[in-house]
Amino acid sequence: MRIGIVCYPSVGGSGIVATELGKQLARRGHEIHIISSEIPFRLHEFYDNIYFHQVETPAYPLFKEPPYLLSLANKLVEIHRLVGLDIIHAHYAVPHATAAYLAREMIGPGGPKVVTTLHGTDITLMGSDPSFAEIIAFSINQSDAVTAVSRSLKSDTYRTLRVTREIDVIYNFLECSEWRHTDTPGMCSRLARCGEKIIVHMSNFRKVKRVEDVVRTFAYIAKAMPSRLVMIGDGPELSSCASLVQELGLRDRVLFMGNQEQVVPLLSVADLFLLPSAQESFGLAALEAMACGAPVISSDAGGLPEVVVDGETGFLAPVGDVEGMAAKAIRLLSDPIMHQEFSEASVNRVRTTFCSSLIIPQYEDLYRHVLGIKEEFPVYPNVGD
Ligand code: GMT
Repeated sequence: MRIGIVCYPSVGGSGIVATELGKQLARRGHEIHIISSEIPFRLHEFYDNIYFHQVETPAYPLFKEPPYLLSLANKLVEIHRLVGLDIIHAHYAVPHATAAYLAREMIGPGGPKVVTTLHGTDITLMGSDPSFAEIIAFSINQSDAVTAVSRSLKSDTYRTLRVTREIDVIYNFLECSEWRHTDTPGMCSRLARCGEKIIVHMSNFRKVKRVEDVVRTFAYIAKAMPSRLVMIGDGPELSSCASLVQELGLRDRVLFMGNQEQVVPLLSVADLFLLPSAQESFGLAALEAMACGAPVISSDAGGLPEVVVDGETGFLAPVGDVEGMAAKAIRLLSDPIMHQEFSEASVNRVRTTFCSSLIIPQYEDLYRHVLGIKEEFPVYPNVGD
C-alpha cells in the first residue's frame, strides 16, 4: 500500500510514534511517504521504502502566521498526484486531520482514505480550547477511521468534543529487538558514583510534565539513600527546574543531559523512572524505560494506568502527590527482591502487549478495512520480536 504519514518532526511522542510506524510498515513492504515540515527526529538514516516530503510554508508579509494548514493540504494533493496514495494517516488532530480532510475533498472520488490518530494534547489541551473545538471535532468526524493511543484518550475525546464516530484504540508500541536492556561498559560510572541509585526522567519539559515534581520527589529519595537524578530532554520548564535544583541544594546530585538520540544505554542503567505528569494520554517515555528494565513511578493521569501496572511494574500516585511518589520510590529502591520482580515484570509487560509485531498488524487491519480490502496482507518476518 502507499501510505502518506503526516506528523510533527520535533522531539515529541506523536512524531516518534508516526516515524516508527512508518519504519515498521516500510519493513513490511508498504511504500511510505512521510510528510512533515522537517525530517523527523529518528528518520535521519536511509530506509528502504520510505520517502520524505517537506512541507514549506512561505511567510508572506500579509500573514501574521505562516498558513501551514494550507501548504500541508496542498502538499498532500501534490504527493497524491505524483504517487497515488491509498491512505493519508494524520498523526495529531491539529491541524493534520483537517489538512488530510481538505486534501481528500480536493482530490475527490477514488482518492485516498483518511486515518487520524489522536495522541493526547490535541484533545486534552487543544480540544478543550473553544478556539479549536469545533474544527477538531469536525475533522475527526470526517476521517474514514480514527484511532486513539489509549482507552483513556478515547473517552476524553468523547467527553471533550462533539465526536460521534467510532474510535479504535491502538496502543503505542516499541520495536522490541531495539528496545531492550543493553549494558554499556562504563555508562553507570559516567552518571553516578558506585552504589548510588540512578533515577531518570525524560520528557520535553513542558508544563504538563510537572518536572518540578520530579525534582521534589528526588529530594526525598536523596535524603534517604545515595542517589543521582538524570534528566533527559529539553523544553520550556528546564530553567525553572534547574533553579529548583539549585534552591534545594541538589546541584551535584542532578545531571541535565539535554535531548539525546540514543536513550537505551541511559535507560538501561536506571534503577527507577519518574513520570509525574498532570496529563499523559499514554506515556511513551514510561514504556521505553520499562522495556529497558526500569520500573516506573508515575501519576495516575490519563492512560498511564494502562501502561504502568500499579504494584507490579511500578507504582501510581495521584497527580502532585510528591510525598506519596517518594515513599513508594524509597520502598522499591530499598528492596532488591521487589525491585528485581518489578524490573522483570516491566520488560514482560512491554514484550507481551506493546511490541511492534503485535501493534502494526492492527494498523494494517484498519487500513484494509477503510479500503474495503478483504484479503490478508502477506505475513513478513518480524526481526527480533
Ligand atoms: O506531550 C508530549 O510529550 C508530546 C505529545 C505529542 O503529541 O507529541 O505526546 C502525546 O503523544 C504521545 C504519543 O502518542 C503520548 O505517549 C503522550 O502521552 C502524549 N502526551 C500527553 O498526553 C501529554
